[in-house]
Amino acid sequence: MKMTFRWYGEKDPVTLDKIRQIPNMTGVVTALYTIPVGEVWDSESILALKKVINDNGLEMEVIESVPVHEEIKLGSPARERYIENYKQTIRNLGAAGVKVICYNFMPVFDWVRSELKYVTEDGSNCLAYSQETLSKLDPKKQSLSLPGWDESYTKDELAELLKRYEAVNADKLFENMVYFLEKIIPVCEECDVKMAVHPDDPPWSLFDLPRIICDEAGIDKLFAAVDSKYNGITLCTGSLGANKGNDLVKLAAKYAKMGRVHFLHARNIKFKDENPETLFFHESPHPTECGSLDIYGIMRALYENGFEGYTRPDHGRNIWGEDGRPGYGLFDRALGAVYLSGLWEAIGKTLKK
Ligand code: DNO
Repeated sequence: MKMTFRWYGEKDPVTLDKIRQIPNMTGVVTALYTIPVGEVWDSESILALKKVINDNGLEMEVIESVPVHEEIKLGSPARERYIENYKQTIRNLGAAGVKVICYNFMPVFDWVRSELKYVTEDGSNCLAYSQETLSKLDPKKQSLSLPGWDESYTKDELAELLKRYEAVNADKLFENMVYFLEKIIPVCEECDVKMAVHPDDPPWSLFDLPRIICDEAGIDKLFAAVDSKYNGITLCTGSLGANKGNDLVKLAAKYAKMGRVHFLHARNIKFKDENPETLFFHESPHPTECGSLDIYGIMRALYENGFEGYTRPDHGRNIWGEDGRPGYGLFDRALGAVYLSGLWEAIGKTLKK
């Protein structure tokens, strides 16, 4: 397992020299944030980014994310150009030593939460999800701003895009995903770059848009449709774990054994209300006993099944007065990294006895 940390580039207040001081940190997970979605990531910009990172004593082996253009998800004829661009980006990243690309296949919206600064019992604040709040929102009628919301759409553009998705159900979205992967996976094999799809967060349909990477059935279907080790997942414990039906220890063991877990997003969440209509959870500190997920059990299952991929502590709370980017401050994620490294060492040493 290689411990990494998400870094949002030169504007990130969590600087590379701080990240480097976190014990066991090998590299950062980042992206070229200035290139418009769908355009080719040129080698010069990739190498310039890599140099800044390497000069700070860290590696750049994981990219999160190379976003997938909506035309690809919609399956329109315009997708061909964007797929060709994606292939070239993979080649350029591979040539720069990148090993894993994290991406998602969620229509229009990435991760969704209802609150950015939910205050917990100890005075820290974190991201939270309330189904009641989300159920009252309708992006076709209101203009909204939520975390994960792509601010680059105007209200009209968003309405038009949502309209186009009316013709795309879950089966069609899956077909479009397979079409995309069938074209790019041969390039990944050639360049030794693994694709690691991020599960849908939360793992259910929102605003009438289909979501397909939500559970074991969806992941199995995806792996069977494009049967290559280069077609893998980002095991995001907090995303999949929001659905109580997902047995994360089982999923971690199963997919690690298949060699399909290329990247781990480790985080914990705490359920406050488990009723589907009023479901409420907030993100909690990483240790098992601080939340509802068995982080120890997941790490152990990964270890026992030969996981050798990259890991990053996912979303942290704001603690010790920090006012960080939602989910991505320094302190709590650093605590998470150290906890995860500690678990890994203990599991390894115990199992070898
Ligand atoms: C949120 C992240 C996601 C993730 C994308 C991958 O904190 O886990 O935004 O980066 O879904 O494409």
